[in-house]
Amino acid sequence: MISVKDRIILITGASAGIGMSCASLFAEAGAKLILAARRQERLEQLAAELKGQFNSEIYLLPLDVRDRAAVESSLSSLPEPWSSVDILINNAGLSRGLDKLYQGSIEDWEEMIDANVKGLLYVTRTIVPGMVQRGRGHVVNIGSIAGRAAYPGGNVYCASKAAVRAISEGLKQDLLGTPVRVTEIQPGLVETEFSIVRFHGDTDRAQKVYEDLTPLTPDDVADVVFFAATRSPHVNISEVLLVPTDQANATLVHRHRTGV
Ligand code: NDP
Ligand code: 8X3
Repeated sequence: MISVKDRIILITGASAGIGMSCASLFAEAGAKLILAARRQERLEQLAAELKGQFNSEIYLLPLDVRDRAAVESSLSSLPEPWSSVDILINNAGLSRGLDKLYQGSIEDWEEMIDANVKGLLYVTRTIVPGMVQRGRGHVVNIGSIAGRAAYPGGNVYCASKAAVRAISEGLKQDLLGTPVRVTEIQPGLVETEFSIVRFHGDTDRAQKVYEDLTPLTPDDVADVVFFAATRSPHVNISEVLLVPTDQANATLVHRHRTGV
């Protein structure tokens, strides 16, 4: 196991869910954090908590990963103590809608593709050259079980996560011969703000996704990210599929009350 103490970790989508849990876990281990997301007040609140709890060094980056110019300018002009990112956690992402493809909202599709695919690419393209130059680095992409097979209504979200899978595989191939590592984590059902965002704020509908089963927590996913990041430098955890015990695949879950 290697230490992440004083390592610089850039986490996109750090204002909620899995990204926030990753921030807490890496902060506890003494890492220095660059926390990026659109909701600045959330980031400020998290930073205050982590500074109070772990005395963490934190750089806040209000950022929409869909904004290519903003990604390039903010990440290529990080102040000196923060410019050498050791671990990039590409976590920012979302789903919108669960409509049949032929009835879907084009605005929803564009938002998912712009954040989950293009945003991840913009951040990766800006950060990875420095890792190659320094001969040190690790990219952790948060994919999804949805990237392994489509499910009804998942269509474009699934496609965006299938893209994350292919991008992760391709990045690993293109970094072969360098010490830079690439990991893709594919969670199943994790209870976060994910479904509230998917259903445009309909919390009742969101709650039903996790009803009568025990979903993963964002901390469960952060544990796996941390495990991958702390292996010996010669070990590359390429992909991990993690699901709740109550889930077999994207469409097959066990609900305690109904049994199906
Ligand atoms: P949350 O909705 O709780 O968190 C999503 C995070 O992404 C927020 O911090 C949000 O911040 C950020 N984000 C969204 N869009 C953008 C954007 N355009 N620019 C910058 N940040 C953005 O969901 P999760 O924690 O569950 O999701 C994290 C990742 O995990 C996503 O990629 C998701 O697809 C993936 N995932 C989730 C699963 C689940 O069941 N929950 C399962 C498998 C994968 P802000 O709004 O402040 O910008
Ligand atoms: C999130 C998991 O099954 O809701 O990526 O698509 S799922």
